[in-house]
Amino acid sequence: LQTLEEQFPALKTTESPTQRVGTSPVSHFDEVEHLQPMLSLDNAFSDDEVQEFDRRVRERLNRKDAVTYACEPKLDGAAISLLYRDGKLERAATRGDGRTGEDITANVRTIASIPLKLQGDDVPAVLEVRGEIFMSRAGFEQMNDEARSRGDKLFVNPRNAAAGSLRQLDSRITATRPLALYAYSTGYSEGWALPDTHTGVLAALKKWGFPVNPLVRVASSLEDCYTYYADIAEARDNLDYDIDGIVYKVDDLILQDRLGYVSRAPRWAIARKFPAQEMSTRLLAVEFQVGRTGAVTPVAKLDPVFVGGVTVSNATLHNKDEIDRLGVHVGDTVIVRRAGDVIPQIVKVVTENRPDDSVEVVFPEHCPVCGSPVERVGTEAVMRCSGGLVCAAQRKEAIKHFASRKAMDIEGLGDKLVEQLVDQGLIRSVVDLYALDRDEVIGLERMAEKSADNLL
Ligand code: I6G
Repeated sequence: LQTLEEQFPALKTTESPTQRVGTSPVSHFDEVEHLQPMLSLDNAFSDDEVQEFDRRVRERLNRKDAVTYACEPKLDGAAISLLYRDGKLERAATRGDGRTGEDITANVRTIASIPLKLQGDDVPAVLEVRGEIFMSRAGFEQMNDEARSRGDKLFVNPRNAAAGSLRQLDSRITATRPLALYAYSTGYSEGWALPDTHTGVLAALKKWGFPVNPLVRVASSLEDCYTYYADIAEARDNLDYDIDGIVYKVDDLILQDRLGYVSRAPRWAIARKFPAQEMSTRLLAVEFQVGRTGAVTPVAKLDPVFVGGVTVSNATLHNKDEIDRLGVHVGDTVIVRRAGDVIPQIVKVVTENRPDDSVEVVFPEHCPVCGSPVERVGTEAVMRCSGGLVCAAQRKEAIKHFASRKAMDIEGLGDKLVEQLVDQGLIRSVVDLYALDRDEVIGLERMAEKSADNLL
């Protein structure tokens, strides 16, 4: 087909299968501006908080009677904005900071369920479609099975696999990944008669060929909203995709308009999150890590435990005050919580299970790396090593920061190599990077001549 299209370019169509197989790799993704910003949602963690949301909605609308809500599962994937002009997919962008995202059109074109051309005659002249790209659990398992049999690195969970697949610079790789979309709203649009309701918008999206979650329902009372939450929470484990909550939206678009926004979140929608997932495990040790600015952070080393879809072996203990609050001992049974993509944390110590040989965790008075006093600066919660650039840990972190992608972007100078260079005394500060000696670099453990030359 590709050969034929090269011979007869007039026969090549937007929706040709040749447009789905990926193209040659790119070096980076361009930044693009969304025509209408992508919003974020406020969260609710209990029925009471949903009730409070509904109260605020009715108060603003001056209504005594119930407001109708559209209820949808909140997928744990990657948000996307698809731009169609005259019914043809022109651009696909990540959410980014909400105003600008990355242009990942080549990758998104490879996702079979995303229309390259809208169905029907009555398509808008311009249409931004918002939705969530995700990987089904079955697709994820199969992909990891294949990776395992090749001896490749495995993905941690479907969400990371979906996000990683979308960020491939080579869209031919994305084309091999089992990605899917559920569309959940529109952004900017021109040239169509907007329906009266959000569920009407979803029906239009469906008609144009977008997959829309079949579990969307209309709730005509707060009670119905609670029932929907309970039903989905029960069905959650049997779904073929990960969700982290429910989204409630005022269904009537005129009411949505009247309610408006606060900063970047709509007043007419809320995400009712499922409770964070918690598991108990044993605290094996606590490591005190020293950061670039000297902040000393306690990191709990745990007996690995499977929480919320990933194996957790490290958790944050935040700071000295948190250690004091928990009164934690090495050897204790602890409750680890993992919510969304944040660093897992220890929320509780099961003191009843404390073994006789447990050892109290004491925050160090001296830096574990350079021995300088650890101090609290003013009323800060963090404790800091006072060694400044005398401290090898602070120097290492400063050099890593300098070399990182958003700073000097020094290719080939990863964290491990910075550690080696500092530990071997080949560099003390960023200045020394520019006077590195080739023979000394090649002399480092596991350093290939070619990598050394690339770095230099
Ligand atoms: O992040 C989201 C997930 C699902 C959403 C969303 C959604 O609807 C089902 N809807 C909106 C309006 C926004 N984020 C901003």
